[in-house]
Formats: sequence, structure tokens, C-alpha cells
Amino acid sequence: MGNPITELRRRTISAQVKRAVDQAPVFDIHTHLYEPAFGELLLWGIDELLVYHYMVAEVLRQSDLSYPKFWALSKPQQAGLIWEKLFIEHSPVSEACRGVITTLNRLGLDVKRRDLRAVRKWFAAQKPAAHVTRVMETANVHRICMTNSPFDEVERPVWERGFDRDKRFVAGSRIDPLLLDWPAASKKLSAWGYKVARNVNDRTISEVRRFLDDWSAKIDARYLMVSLPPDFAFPAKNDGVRILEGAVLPHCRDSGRPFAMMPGVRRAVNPLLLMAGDGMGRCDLRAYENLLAAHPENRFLMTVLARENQHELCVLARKFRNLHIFGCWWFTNVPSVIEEMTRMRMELLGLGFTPQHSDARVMDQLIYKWDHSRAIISRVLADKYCDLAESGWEVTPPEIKRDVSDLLGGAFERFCKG
Ligand code: FIX
Ligand code: ZN
Repeated sequence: MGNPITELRRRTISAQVKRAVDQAPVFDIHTHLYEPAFGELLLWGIDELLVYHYMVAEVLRQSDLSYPKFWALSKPQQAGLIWEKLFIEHSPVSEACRGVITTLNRLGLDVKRRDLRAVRKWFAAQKPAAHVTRVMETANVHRICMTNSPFDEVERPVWERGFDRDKRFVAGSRIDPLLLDWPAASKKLSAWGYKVARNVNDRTISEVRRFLDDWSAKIDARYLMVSLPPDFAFPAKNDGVRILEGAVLPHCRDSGRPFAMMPGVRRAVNPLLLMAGDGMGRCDLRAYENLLAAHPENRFLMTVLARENQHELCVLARKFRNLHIFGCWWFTNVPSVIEEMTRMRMELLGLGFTPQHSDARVMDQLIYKWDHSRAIISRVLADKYCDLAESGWEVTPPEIKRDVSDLLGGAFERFCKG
């Protein structure tokens, strides 16, 4: 019947795990943050925290302001309205709202005063470079992977000009238009001097390949990534799949870069909400099973948006060692679902996955996203160690440290190296 452990032993294990998880620096493998050289693209501060698109979706349910009138407000006005509606008129219990409170509290601000003016004054006195360091230290994040799109007109010139890289940041190459909107992407590639045609012929494929080789080298991309709609199908005869198989996967394979797929997003379900208007849908993961089986020489990363797909995704990762699953993405990044997913992944995959990424868009969000996730990861891991203790296996402190470091970036780095 196993060896039931005492409450004291359970508490000791939990405390050891919590300490290890709190002390281990994180490699945050998917964010929308930028290194300081990108200037205005690097978002930080209270107004940015308040106008985060998660919060916009929530405020427009609480306020009767029309969508266009909301968008006509200035950023400080939008932030002020969000503060009033979501923090003052109601308690900020949603995950996104609670995140702002955790963040301010950990930065040493007195949230109990509910004084937006004082919070703004504190942020106004911060300098961006020092603030980035302070936030990363507070969140205990040592490396950040950005989302870098060659198709972004503001970002691209910064790479073209060149700058001294900040070693704490690494690049991730985002190629959605290439696979999802070839007519638009082909115009851009032509303008940049690649001899591509609207019609995806052999010459076009080799020019896309040349473009990817150039761009990945320029930004030193850790991996390439795409988000995909629920109806993505493979095999299929369309421009996207032709480019994927003809150019993207060969580029990834030959340059040793994983390809990250993020299935399940339905863009602009409510276009009036702008960036807050994306929705989600359940996927047929059979398409991904086919892709993984057809390309064993490629390494894939995956995070899936629908809660309903999570169990299937774990089974897929058991079947294909060229797949590493990561993070609780977007609508799954709420405590109840993170806990369920992390438990399920650990039970099916052991420690061979990366439980979380932050998806932070505002630097300060690193603090709450990691605080909240660390608490859950600790709880789940401690439970597993307690179960093991009841089965007669005691983990040692160095083993705990090793396991935690794998979960917070180590397993990902190993997978990327191949
Ligand atoms: O596609 C993505 O990488 C998504 O994470 C974003 O587009 C989304 O807007 C987001 O911020 C989710 O957390
Ligand atoms: Zn993202």
C-alpha cells in the first residue's frame, strides 16, 4: 500500500521545491518583448500594463462606451478608464487584472492605496534600461526570446541598421504572412529583391529559402514560428504548405533550427476590438501528426490554444520525439488551466516539456506571469515528488534543482541543440 508520508514531510518537500523554483532563473522562450535597442517597441510602465489587449477585452464588457469611442481615446485615457472600471468599480479578480496588482506590489508600490496618480508618478521616474534590469531581476528571468517579424515595418529597419545585441535577449523569427498570406508576402519579398512570383514555382521556393537563410542569419534566430488557424490541414496542396515543405522546413532542418507551431487562433473574430478581437477554435491535431511523421528530420515546438486539444497534444509528444511542447498559451494562461495542463503534461511526459512561457508584451508583465506560474509549477512538482515518496522514492535537493532547471528552460535548450 506504499509508504504514506507525514504532513511534515509533505510540507518540507513543498518548501524545498518552492525554493528551487523561485531561485532558478527562467529562459522565457516566447514573448513579444524587445531588447532596449528597439526603442519605442519595448513597452513598459503602468499605462501599457493597463491597456494590454487582455484588459481591453474585459473593459469593453464592463463599459457601455462604443468600441470606436474607446479607440478614439488617448492611451492615458484608455488606461484611466480601465483602472476605473476594472479595479475601482469592481474587484480585479480576473487573471489579467490580478497580474497588474502582483506586478505593482512586487515593484514595491502600495497597491492598497488604489492611487493611479502615485503609480504613474513612480513609473515616470524610471529609466528604461535600468527598469528592464530591475524587472528581469525581480521576475528572475535571465533570457528572453523575442518575436521578430521581418514583415513588421517598424522592426525591420532596426535590424537593417544593426545594433549591439543585448545578450539577455534572443530572436525568434515570426513568419505568419509567408505561410498564411502568400499574395501579400510575395509583394514584400519582391520589393526586398527576392525573385519570387505570385505563383509558387521552383524558382520562388528557392528564393524564399534564400530569404529565410539571410533573415535567420541576420537576426540570429533561435527558431522560426507561426500561429495557425484551427483548420490548418496537412498534407494539402496550397501555397502555404508548398512553402512550408519546400523552403521553411528545409531551412530549419539544414540550419538546425526548430520550427514552432502555435495552432488554434482565429484572428479578428470581433474586428471592432482590434488586437483584442482574436478568438480560438479546436484543431484537428491529425494534421500535425502527419507533418511530424513526414518530417522526422525536423524539430518542432508546439503550444496549442484550445483546452480541448491539450490531452491529444501530450499523446502526440509521446509518439514523436522531434516534438517539444511548451507553454500555456494566451487563453489557457489562467491558473486553473495552467494547473490542469502542467499536471497532465508531467504525468504523460515526465519532465520533457517546457511548462510555461510568458507571452509578455509589456516588460513589467514578466513579474506577474512568472510569479503566478512558478507557484503552480512548484505545487504540481511537489505533489509528484510526494506521490513518489509514498511509492518509496525520495528525491534529493540536487535532483530537485536539476529537474526545476529543465522545466524552466534547460529541456528547451537541450531540445534546440538536438
Ligand atoms: O500569436 C501570438 O504569438 C499570440 O501570443 C499573440 O498574437 C496574442 O496577441 C497574445 O499576446 C497572446 O498572449
Ligand atoms: Zn505570442
